[in-house]
Amino acid sequence: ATILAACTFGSASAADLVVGFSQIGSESGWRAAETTLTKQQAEQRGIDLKFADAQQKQENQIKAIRSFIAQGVNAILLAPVVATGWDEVLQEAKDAEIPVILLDRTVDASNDLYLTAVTSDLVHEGNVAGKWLADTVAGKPCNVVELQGTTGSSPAIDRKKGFEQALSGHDNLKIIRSQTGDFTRTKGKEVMESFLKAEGGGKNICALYAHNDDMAVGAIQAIKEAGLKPGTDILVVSIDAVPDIFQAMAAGEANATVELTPNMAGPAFDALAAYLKDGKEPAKWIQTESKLYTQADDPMKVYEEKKGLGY
Ligand code: GYE
Repeated sequence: ATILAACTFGSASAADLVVGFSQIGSESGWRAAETTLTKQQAEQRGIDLKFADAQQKQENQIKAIRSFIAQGVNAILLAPVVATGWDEVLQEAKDAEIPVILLDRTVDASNDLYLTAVTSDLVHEGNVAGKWLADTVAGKPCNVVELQGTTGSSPAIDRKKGFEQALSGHDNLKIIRSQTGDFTRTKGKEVMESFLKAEGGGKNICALYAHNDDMAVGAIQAIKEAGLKPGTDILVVSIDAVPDIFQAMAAGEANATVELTPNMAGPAFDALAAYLKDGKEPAKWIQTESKLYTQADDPMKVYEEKKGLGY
């Protein structure tokens, strides 16, 4: 099937390509930037991009994929909202000889059901955040609250796992509360308010770990409204490196973030082009970088740089 697909599309130039993109929604600033950049990258390459916003629902993504298959697109980009439940529809795409590339999240399915996955090492990101916190508190007792991403999504599962790995062996650090904030600012604020209330107004909390910057930004607001200083009274570490978190860092209200590039489509389209040209299978995982930023990294300068990059 692989060889056949390669032959079928072997003569197609980028300009002839039609690619369907099933996007999760726009829950975070990072996600919105990914959408912008995917559209830009497609345009630059003359790819006709069919965009479908799933409004956070897997059933909508499955419908979108089936519709892309029915339209006979040349390839499909999928940012899978949750990790499980993809086998059937991915098999349908495979049977139709339409390569699927996963963007930014992984799936619990056999890797021969997709061409490649362009993602960061999501466990490593959690690990970097946890290690930063362990190093920063340097043995002092510290109660941590955790805002998890969307339940059942690979980044929520993996960022939790990686963070816990970094904390193991540091008995001074304890996760005392952990709940989903669904990767949104609104929920991040709401859940942080409930954490603060449950923990003596926040006096028992030493640090917040949020699975993305947007939830951290919401939580920072909650911490301020509770009369505490985010970044000082409660340390704040999160993931994504969206412009707003650098503003918060510059104001001393956030402490660290792990960068995730919103340009997942560039490497995805490169791999796709090579595959369609000569049938060359890319590696199953195209890994993007994960860099730690702290208040020492000139946050306002990074903020300005980020602003032009899809945000
Ligand atoms: O970190 C978060 C987004 O799937 C890795 O999804 C991505 C995450 C990203 O909503 O902001």
